[in-house]
Amino acid sequence: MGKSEVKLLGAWPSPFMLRVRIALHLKSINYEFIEVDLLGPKSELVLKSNPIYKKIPVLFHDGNTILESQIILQYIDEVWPNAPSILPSDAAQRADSRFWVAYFDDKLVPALIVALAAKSKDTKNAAIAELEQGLVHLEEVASTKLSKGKALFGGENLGYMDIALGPFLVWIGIIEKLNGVKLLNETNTPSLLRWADSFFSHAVVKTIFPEAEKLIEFAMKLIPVLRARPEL
Ligand code: GSH
Repeated sequence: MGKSEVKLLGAWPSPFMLRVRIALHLKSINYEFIEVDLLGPKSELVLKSNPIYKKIPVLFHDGNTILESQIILQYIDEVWPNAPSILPSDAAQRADSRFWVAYFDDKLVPALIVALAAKSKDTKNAAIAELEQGLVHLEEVASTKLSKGKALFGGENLGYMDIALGPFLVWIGIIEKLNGVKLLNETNTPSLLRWADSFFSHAVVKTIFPEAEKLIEFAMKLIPVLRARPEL
């Protein structure tokens, strides 16, 4: 690989991979995309480049292998400091954005996976309740951070929280559809609903986001794969 070539190892439906793709497009960074199949056997390249977690996304740059989507977003913002900035310039706001993204990944993503694929109805309902509660926490954050006419957490452009949380909106929609619930609604999460509209209206999101229909089709194939996991 040439000195500053950028390669992204990922899978088209992966919300974690979409985080990285949004950041690369925002910063106008040219990259080669190496696609892996999430439904097939693990790719050798994934096993070799991420032997600890065996997951995508993986970013290759300048002879370095960068792992974990949160860390990759921060790496991109540091290495390509050109506008737009991904993380807030203020240290306290940066810490706060990192906190909420870590909260989302640690608490809500596991609940999302259980809500999508749990075999037992009780387990699934408990995960949906956990998601509802978590989204109410995020609504409080959104109603504060998106006040004063701000459409996105990043202001006029997509910022760290937008990039990290936005790609999961479609998966929340899939859970809503499959379970006949409305996790995002005018009563409990009005600010998040407005933010979701702003996220999907952004030019970069429009350019790179897979079609909702294709994602639903993929989710239907993914659910039986996830159900084979003992914890579900
Ligand atoms: N914490 C990781 C990150 O933020 O990058 C999560 C990445 C992740 O879960 N990737 C999924 C994956 O590679 C695709 S969405 N799954 C493969 C597997 O679990 O076998």
